[in-house]
Amino acid sequence: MSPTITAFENSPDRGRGLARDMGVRWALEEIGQPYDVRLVSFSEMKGPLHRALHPFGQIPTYEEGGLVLFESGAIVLHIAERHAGLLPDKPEARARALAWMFAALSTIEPPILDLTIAVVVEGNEAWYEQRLPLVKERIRDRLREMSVRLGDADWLDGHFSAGDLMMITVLRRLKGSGLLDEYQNLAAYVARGEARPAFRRAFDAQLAAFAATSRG
Ligand code: GTB
Repeated sequence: MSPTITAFENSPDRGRGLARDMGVRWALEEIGQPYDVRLVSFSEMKGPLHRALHPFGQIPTYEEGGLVLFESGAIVLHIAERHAGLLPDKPEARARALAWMFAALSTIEPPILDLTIAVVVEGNEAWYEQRLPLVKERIRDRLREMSVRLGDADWLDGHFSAGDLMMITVLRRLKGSGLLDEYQNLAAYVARGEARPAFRRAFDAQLAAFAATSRG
C-alpha cells in the first residue's frame, strides 16, 4: 500500500516548492515509492482529525499502514532507512549523512527561519530595518561556513544522500533573498539538487496540486 502524505490545499508559496511536503515528496521520488497526497485547508489542519495525526496542526504528515508520522525530517529519515538510495550502507558514512540531516534542520534552518519571521511578521515594527541586517549576517555566517566545507565537491560527503536532500531543501528557502547567490558553490549545489529527475518530479507534482486548487 502506498503511503499518504498531507500538503497545503492552497500553498502560500504559490507552487514554488518551499513548503515542507517538498522534501518528503523528493525523498519518495528518489527511492521510487509511489505515494498519495491529501491536500488540507488551513481550517482542516487545525481540526481534530488532522491534529490526531499532527499534534501541532501542520503539514506534512505521513501515513503508512498503521504508522503515522509528523516532522518532515523524521519522515525523510524513515523513508531513507527503509529503502536503498538515500543513506550509505557503511555505518560511518551513514552516521555522517545523518549528521548533515541534523545540521540542515538544527544549525542551518533556524537563522533562515528568523529571516522569514522578520519579513513576514515583523515588517511593520519600528526596529525592523535595524534588525534585518543582523538576521541576514547570521545566515551569511552559516553560508560562509557551508561554502568552505562544500568547496568544489558535488555533494556534502561523496554520493548524494538524505543529508544533501535535507540541506538543499532548507537552502531553497533562501530563494528570493539573494543571499544564496553570494556563495557561488552553494547556489550551484542547490541547482544540482534541483536538476535531479526525482526533484523535478516532486516539484512538478506540488506545482500541479497548487495549480489545480488555485484555479477555482
Ligand atoms: N518542523 C516541522 C516539519 O519540518 O515538518 C514544521 C512543519 C511546518 O512548519 N509546516 C508548515 C505549516 O503547516 C508548512 S511548511 N504551517 C501552518 C501552521 O503552522 O499553522 C512552512 C512553510 C510555509 C509557507 C512557505 N512559503 O510560503 O514559502 C514556506 C514554508
